Amino acid sequence: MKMTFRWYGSSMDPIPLKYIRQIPNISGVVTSLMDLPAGELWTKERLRALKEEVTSAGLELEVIESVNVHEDIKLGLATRDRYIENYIETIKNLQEIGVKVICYNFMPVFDWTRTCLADPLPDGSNTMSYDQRIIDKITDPQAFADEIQKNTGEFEMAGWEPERMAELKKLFAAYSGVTRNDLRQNLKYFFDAVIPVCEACDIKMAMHPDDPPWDIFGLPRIANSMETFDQILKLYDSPYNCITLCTGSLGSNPDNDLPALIRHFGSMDRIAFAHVRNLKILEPGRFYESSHYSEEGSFDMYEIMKALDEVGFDGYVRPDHGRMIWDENGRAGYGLYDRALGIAYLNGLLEAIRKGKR
Ligand SMILES: [Mn+2]
Repeated sequence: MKMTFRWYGSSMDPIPLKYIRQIPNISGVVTSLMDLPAGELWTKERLRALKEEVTSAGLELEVIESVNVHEDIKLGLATRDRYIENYIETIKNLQEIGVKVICYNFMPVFDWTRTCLADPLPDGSNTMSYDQRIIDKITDPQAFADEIQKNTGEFEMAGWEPERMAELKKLFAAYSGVTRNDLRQNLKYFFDAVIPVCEACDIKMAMHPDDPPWDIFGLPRIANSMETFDQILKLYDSPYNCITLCTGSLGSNPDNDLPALIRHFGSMDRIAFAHVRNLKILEPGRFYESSHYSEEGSFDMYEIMKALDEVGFDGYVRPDHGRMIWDENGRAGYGLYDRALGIAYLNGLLEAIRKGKR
């Protein structure tokens, strides 16, 4: 498995590539053209420049996170075909620069959601947290989105593009009456168009789970458990229709047995990308993102890495959201220090697991 690190691009990320290059066992970065709105074509010129920047820092660029899916595709509107065309051209352009995996999600309106971006921890660090009781009290998602946006400081949150957030009212109206089954059918329509292109280009589509893994604000969600991912993989049966196994997203619902999910989808060779992190579940629907270390969260990270090793996972892995430590000023969840500690820990687990088998 190849160890990677999410990086938002030199104009959007305060972490220099040369720092990332110095993390032990790193192979490359996972990045995107964050300034482009969902639905837009990623041009060859932009991608060549991005590739050149990353490779000249001694890093690979084989995973994109994310090429966002336009809401019209998720909604199944007549206008979707034009955005699907752009998606297809983007896949072809990504093949040209050697990309192997595209991480994306199919969550209506909101990408990942937290209710606090800097929750203080007893050790003096801070972290992101989620409290369903706060979400349940929100009658105006616009006000919530504005508040979150305000608290991100100088950094825009990935998946929370301002132009989309400004349209919340319209989007909520558009989704009223859209069922989970409708959403699944719209996903199938998308798959029918893009997966054959992925097969030709040797690029795997890796769907990220819903985060948190349940419906929020009454919007339908379809990617949050073994059963729902089985359904998704069956919509288009191809080795290029894969998943991003995100332990933090799936694991915030304790019904999701993470090592079992890894064994199930890993033995089918349908995990193309893994996000490996820990979190602490305080009670159902309430959690914070802890350090990666097993004892400080709710997951057994040894069992997670062991399951990945057992199924012979040979895709890409990255640590996920970290805490803000050592007074770092960065993008919430995406500081350098705690994620680098996360990688060092995952490296250690893997070395011990592999040598322990001899
Ligand atoms: Mn994730």
